Amino acid sequence: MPQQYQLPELPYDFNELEPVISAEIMTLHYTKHHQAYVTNLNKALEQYAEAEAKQDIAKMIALQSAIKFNGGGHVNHSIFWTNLAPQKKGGGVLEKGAFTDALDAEFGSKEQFIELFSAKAVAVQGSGWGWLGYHKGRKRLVITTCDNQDPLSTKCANDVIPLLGIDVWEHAYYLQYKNVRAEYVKQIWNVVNWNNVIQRYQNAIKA
Ligand code: MN3
Repeated sequence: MPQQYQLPELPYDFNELEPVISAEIMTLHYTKHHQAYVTNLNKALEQYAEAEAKQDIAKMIALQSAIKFNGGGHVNHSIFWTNLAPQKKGGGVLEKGAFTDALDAEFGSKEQFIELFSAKAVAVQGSGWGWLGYHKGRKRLVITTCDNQDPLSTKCANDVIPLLGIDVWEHAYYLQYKNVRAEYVKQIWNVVNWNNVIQRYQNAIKA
């Protein structure tokens, strides 16, 4: 029996990201969507272990897309929750330091970074994620997007360490922002936990 994955603890209450993200969205997103990724990942890994024990390679291969989708969903959301913070607990506040220096050097300014990131995230076709990552080889910040629940590692072969992910699946905003993804992406900067992003950046530059 492989290790069972679990929902990580949410570092704030469902209503604490209001008015940017409603309690209804947060409740469904965490207890239904993220929970489903965890449940289905565990199920797929269990079936994978059974197939491996029987040396059923065809079955193992057939399970890979479920592991990628649900495992990616678990990885991505586990980062996403920590990338957000209530405004009364520092959400949206970015202090100057080594990270903002890197942001300025790569993108010109925080504002220009937000503009570029937002444009790319809004333009994702269908479901996916916008990411700020740290490219280990080039020692630079990069903006990219991923489709579906593909974690950043599927696109960047683990060369890019995720720092900040924004979920642009409709389930992340539709109940509140309807079809206007651009408005959701505009508002979410008010609850970005920059301290978490900076912590991830500091770990990434040492990795
Ligand atoms: Mn989601």
